[in-house]
Amino acid sequence: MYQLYYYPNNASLAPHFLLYHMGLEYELLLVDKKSNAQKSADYLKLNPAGRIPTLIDNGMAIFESPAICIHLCEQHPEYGLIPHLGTPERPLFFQWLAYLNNTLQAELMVRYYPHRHTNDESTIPNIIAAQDERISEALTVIDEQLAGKPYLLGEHLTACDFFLFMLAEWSLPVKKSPMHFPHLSAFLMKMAAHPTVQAVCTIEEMDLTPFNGDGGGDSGKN
Ligand SMILES: N[C@@H](CCC(=O)N[C@@H](CS)C(=O)NCC(=O)O)C(=O)O
Repeated sequence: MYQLYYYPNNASLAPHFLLYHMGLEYELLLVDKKSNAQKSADYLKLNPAGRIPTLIDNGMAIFESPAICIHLCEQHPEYGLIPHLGTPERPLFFQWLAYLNNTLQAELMVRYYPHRHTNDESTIPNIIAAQDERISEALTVIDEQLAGKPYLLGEHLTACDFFLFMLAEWSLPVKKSPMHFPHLSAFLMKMAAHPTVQAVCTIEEMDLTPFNGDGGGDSGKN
């Protein structure tokens, strides 16, 4: 039995997709971000970074969403969400997960928390505008990777695809929404129809209509 400290449509979403997809037993524990519960003394004992998510596996706390995803994939390789050791796809799995987390997610974090990146409030609109450009650049790289492929690594669904879906959802409000990229939008429409995505988004009360192909939408994250 796993426990996932989560908040709807936060960085806990990708681990939640994996837990559900693999049919694992898990309990969801809401971290009330509205009351800043991620900075409470009890939560900081589990996750000293004060961020969401944290996974509890057999009493051990693991934080950082990509680390949680890799851990779940490696514990349950029979679900095929990580390529086998020794296959050419294996390093590419780490490459794309790192790109998603270190580049696209990092840029999104600056966009959603611009006040942490300036000591002059009047510059916040400029930070958001600059981030929209940087996020679009990352989405372009991903769009090109998806050309002619059903999934990020090629023919097979992996944890990277669930991670990408999470970040693409966060990217909906940027100036050039992910739904304006041809290969990425086709991928997102397919992922939005996936039973795991549908079920988890229902649990987290998320709206999937922006992925129905009518040209984008707003996610309301954070
Ligand atoms: N790199 C971390 C980032 C986690 C993160 O920043 N989560 C956000 C929610 S999406 C959070 O906890 N924000 C609250 C805060 O920064 O106080 C991960 O992927 O787990």
